Amino acid sequence: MTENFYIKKITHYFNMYDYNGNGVIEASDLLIPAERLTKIRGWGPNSGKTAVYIAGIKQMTIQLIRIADENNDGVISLEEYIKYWVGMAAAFHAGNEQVVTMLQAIALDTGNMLDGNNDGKVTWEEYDQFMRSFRDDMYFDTKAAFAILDLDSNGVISIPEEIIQISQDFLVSDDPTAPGNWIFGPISGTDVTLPAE
Ligand SMILES: [Ca+2]
Ligand SMILES: [Ca+2]
Ligand SMILES: [Ca+2]
Repeated sequence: MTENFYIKKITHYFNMYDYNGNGVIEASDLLIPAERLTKIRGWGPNSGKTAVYIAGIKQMTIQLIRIADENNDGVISLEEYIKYWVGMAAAFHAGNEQVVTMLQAIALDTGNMLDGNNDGKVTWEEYDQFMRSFRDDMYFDTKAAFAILDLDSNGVISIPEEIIQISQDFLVSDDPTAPGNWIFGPISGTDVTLPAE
């Protein structure tokens, strides 16, 4: 049951990233949302901020494809993605220090991507802008999700404390009640769904 939950969560994560919905993650799937985000933030296409952000996403994409693309066809299938994350979660829970450190780095990268004005705090507006950069049909009630992710309810997701906790929850926890499950919104086919109005 809980393993099933984890696989559903990783499948949801995969679907968020598969921007064109063709069943594999390729470089353009990450670049299109990145470009959308710079527009949503009002950064000009030739601005330094846009250049730095896009370069960071390109670097991240190359790394992701390098580590998860098991059959070396240049794209990540759902099967490859699940296998990669199941392995990462197992290593994390076994106390593998390299993986613990790697997950912290991923959390900080995620925090930096979310933190549009780079002040070490993610506001709801910043979180909402980030989620709007993904496919329109994946958009969800970000206010409800943000309230759960803001663990101490002070109005912001702090970097590094809260972002490390919720990012780890999302990436490696099989606990359906972990607050971090909400990062990418409701997970279809699970109890991580929005409360009834
Ligand atoms: Ca592949
Ligand atoms: Ca901020
Ligand atoms: Ca907080």
